[in-house]
Amino acid sequence: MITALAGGVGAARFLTGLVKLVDEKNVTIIVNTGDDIELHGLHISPDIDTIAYTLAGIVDEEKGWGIKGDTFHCLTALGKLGQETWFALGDKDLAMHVFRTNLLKKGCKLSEVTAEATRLLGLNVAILPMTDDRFETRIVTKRGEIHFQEYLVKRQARDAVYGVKFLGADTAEPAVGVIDAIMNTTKVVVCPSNPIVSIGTILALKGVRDALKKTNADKVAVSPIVAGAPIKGPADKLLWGLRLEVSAYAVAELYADFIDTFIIDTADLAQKGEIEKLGIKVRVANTIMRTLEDKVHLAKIVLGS
Ligand code: FO1
Repeated sequence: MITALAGGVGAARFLTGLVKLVDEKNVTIIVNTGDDIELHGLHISPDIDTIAYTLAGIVDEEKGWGIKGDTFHCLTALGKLGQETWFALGDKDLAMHVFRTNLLKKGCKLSEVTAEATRLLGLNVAILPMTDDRFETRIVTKRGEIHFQEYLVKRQARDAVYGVKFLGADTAEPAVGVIDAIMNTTKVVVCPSNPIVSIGTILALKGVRDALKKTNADKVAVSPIVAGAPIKGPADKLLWGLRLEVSAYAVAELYADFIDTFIIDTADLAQKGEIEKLGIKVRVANTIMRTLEDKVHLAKIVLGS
């Protein structure tokens, strides 16, 4: 059994390789929901959808999110009605948000809706939202506090980051099955996702970090930082904002209290010794996933360490 902690695009790419080696039925993916946003009256869960669409083979591979070949007629029409269009919701993608919002309004939990959507997409993995409760990642900027999607997409990560806040972290409970999936598994994999706003959100939930420390599972993390830069996304700006170094070492430090092994890219070989001093085993591999072979190769390293 494998339990993965995941954010969006980087995690989805890695998981594509993993499910080539492991039966989907033995994989549980705990997904960040701090990026979730309500727009046009719809509940959007970008990281859940990115992972589900990728594993179902329908993701727009170039962007890493959304559905391949999607059109944007509804968004254009919304624009003509004076609505905000900065978040590019495709027509087919919108169907997922309508489906989710309807079921949530009927009283279903996000985890129940996600399980149903996963089944309807033909997947056998368990995709678990980290929480069914409200949890929102907010970025503190000079102009005030804004939703993570507003920072990333609307303002294109232009603002200097003064801090990151997790609204709901004090009250949100992990979704049913989250703690169990960490405690009763043989391996926990921390995917190559943003350590602050993807994995950091999951770790901020009550009981998650303790479960990771207590579980007998082998715990492996893959560095999302290669040669001093994130593979994708604004992790560098967020790390700077929190006065942290942008390096594989800095990520290892954030996870040092619970992981057994850290996988770093060959470009970061020089940091191996320093990371080992944190009491973590280090494996060096190619972590850049361009092809399916790269993804499978990285998954093999993770499974073997
Ligand atoms: N990312 C963008 O950079 N621009 C967009 O307009 C955008 C729309 C979007 C719609 C649905 C969805 O599931 C994801 C979308 N993303 C978009 C990606 C998303 O903002 C980020 O990938 C994650 O939230 C970070 O993990």
